[in-house]
Amino acid sequence: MAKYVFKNPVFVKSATKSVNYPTMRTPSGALMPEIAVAGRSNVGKSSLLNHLFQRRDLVKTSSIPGKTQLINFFALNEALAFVDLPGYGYAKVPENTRKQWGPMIQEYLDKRPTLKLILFLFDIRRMPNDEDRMFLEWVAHRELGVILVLTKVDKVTNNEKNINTRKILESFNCENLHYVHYSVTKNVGRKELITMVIDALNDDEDEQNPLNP
Ligand SMILES: Nc1nc2c(ncn2[C@@H]2O[C@H](COP(=O)(O)OP(=O)(O)OP(=O)(O)O)[C@@H](O)[C@H]2O)c(=O)[nH]1
Ligand SMILES: [Mg+2]
Repeated sequence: MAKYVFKNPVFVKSATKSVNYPTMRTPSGALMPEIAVAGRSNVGKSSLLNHLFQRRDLVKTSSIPGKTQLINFFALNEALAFVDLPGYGYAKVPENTRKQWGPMIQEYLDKRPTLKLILFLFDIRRMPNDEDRMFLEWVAHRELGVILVLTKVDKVTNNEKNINTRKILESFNCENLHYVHYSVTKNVGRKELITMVIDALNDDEDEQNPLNP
């Protein structure tokens, strides 16, 4: 069982096309398993990566939606790769840019064999629309591991948090989806998410190695 330590994050590169994606290897030469952070624009993807990495500004964030426009690759402790994806669904991004994003994200999800897990971020204050459901269905269809991260829980009361969680899971029609509540500002969810990520990667490794009990 591989040990993953959430330390020493570094930015590796930005890319738009699969030919330019980096090949990221551990010191022993193995390809690093990769985790992508996906979701609607402004949901908090880049902020979550900074919070996970415990770094203030390694990943660029903004209160204006549409900040992340490229696929940004990071490496953690020379063991794990993380990817910050542009968000979907933001109408005010210029149309030309927006048209490139769908295929760019799709190409990434299709052509990245090292991709093991998606952290699908969703704002606890919203209800899923068709676009959100399509995205999740599409990821599920690829048979990738998915963790639903309900973000910005500092913006709701405990009661709203419980009610919204149930409604969101119902609306995604995915009651069995693994999920976690997250707040960057109130420091909620980091340890739990790290544990879930490590468990998911280790499960994936076990499946790939039939000699494991
Ligand atoms: N209250 C609160 N605000 C948050 C939280 N996480 C992120 N934000 C804010 O939400 C805004 C968007 O954050 P980003 O991390 O840039 O969002 P993103 O999903 O990367 O956005 P795009 O790159 O545009 O797709 C910023 O103003 C953040 O400060 C949180 O947990 N709580
Ligand atoms: Mg971003």
